[in-house]
Amino acid sequence: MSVYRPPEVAPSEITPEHIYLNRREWMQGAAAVAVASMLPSVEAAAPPKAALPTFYKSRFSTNEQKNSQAEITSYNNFYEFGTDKSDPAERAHTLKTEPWVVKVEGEVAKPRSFDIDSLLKFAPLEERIYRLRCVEGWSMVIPWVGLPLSALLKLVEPTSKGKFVEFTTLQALDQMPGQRTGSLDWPYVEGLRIDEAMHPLTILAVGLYGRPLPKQNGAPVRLVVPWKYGFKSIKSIVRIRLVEKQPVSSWTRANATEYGFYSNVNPEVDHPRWSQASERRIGEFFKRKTLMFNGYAEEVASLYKGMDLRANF
Ligand SMILES: Nc1nc2c(c(=O)[nH]1)N[C@H]1C(S)=C(S)[C@@H](COP(=O)(O)O)O[C@H]1N2
Ligand SMILES: [Mo]
Repeated sequence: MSVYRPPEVAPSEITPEHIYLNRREWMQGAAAVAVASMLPSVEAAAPPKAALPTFYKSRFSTNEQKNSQAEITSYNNFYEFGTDKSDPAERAHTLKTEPWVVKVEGEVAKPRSFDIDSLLKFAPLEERIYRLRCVEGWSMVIPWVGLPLSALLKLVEPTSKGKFVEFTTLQALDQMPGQRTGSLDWPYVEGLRIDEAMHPLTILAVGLYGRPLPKQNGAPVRLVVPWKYGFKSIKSIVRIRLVEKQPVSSWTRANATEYGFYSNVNPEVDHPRWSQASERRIGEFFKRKTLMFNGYAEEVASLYKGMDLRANF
C-alpha cells in the first residue's frame, strides 16, 4: 500500500510560488521584507530565503481574505520566547533550526527519524489556507504549506495500542529564553486522539506564504489542527510519539479546569473566564461570531458523535 496520497490537483495546475501568489500578496510580502530590513532587531520577521519544493493547492482551503505576512509573523504565541505577542518575532532568531530531527516513535511497527529534507519528500506538499482561532479570542486566516500528518503516521505503522499521539517541542534553554521561566511546564507537549491525528485536515506545516516557516511560527515543522484552539497547534516539533493513554498537554497541566484535552473550537462552551461566542479577526474592527469547530463542522463533527462536548471540552 502506498502512503502517498495522489495529488488532488492536476500536475498542470502546479504553480511556482512567484506565479501563484497574486500581486497584492506579493506586494505584502515585499512590504514585510522592507519593514524588516529597516528594523534589524526584528531579524526573525524576515521570511527565510530558502525555497520550498513545488506545492499543490488544497481543496480544503478557505477562500476568505488571508491575513498579511506581516500580521501572521508579528502577532504570535510561542511562550518559549516570551508571553507577549511581539516576543516571538523579536526573539525567535536564537532558535537553531538546522540540523533538525523529528523522531516518530512509541506504539509503531517502524519507528523512524526524519530530517526536514526527508519530511518534504514523503508526501506531496500542499498549500492549506486555514482559519486559526486562538483561545484568547482572536483569529487569523493563514496560508500554510504542509503535508497531511496521516501520511507520516501510515509510514511508521501505528500498532493497535497507538490510540493517541503525543507531540513535543524542542527543549533548549540556551535557544529559548522563555524556557528559563516558569510560564509553562517545559518542554511544550500536546496530544491528539489517533482519529484526529489521521484526519485529512490535520497537517504538519513546514511553510507559510509559500516560504519555509518563519521561526516565530514554529520552524521548521509545526502541527496545524484547524478545528481546535490554536494552542493545540504545537510548534517546532522534535518528537511524535504514539501512546496508549491520553497525553497530558502543557496547558492542561498548567490549568486543567481551563484547558481540556479536546479544546475543540466551540462557541457554546465558554472558557471559565470569558465567552467563546465571538472572536476578532486580526486586522478587523468588528467582532465575528465564532463558528462550531471553527467552521469545519461538516468535516469533523462526526469524530465526536455521541460525546458530551461540555464535559469533553
Ligand atoms: N511550542 C509552542 N507551540 C505553540 C505555542 C507555544 O507557546 N509553544 N502557542 C500556541 C498558541 S496559544 C497559538 S494561538 C498558536 C499560534 O500560532 P501562530 O503564532 O503561528 O499564529 O501556536 C500554538 N503553538
Ligand atoms: Mo492560542
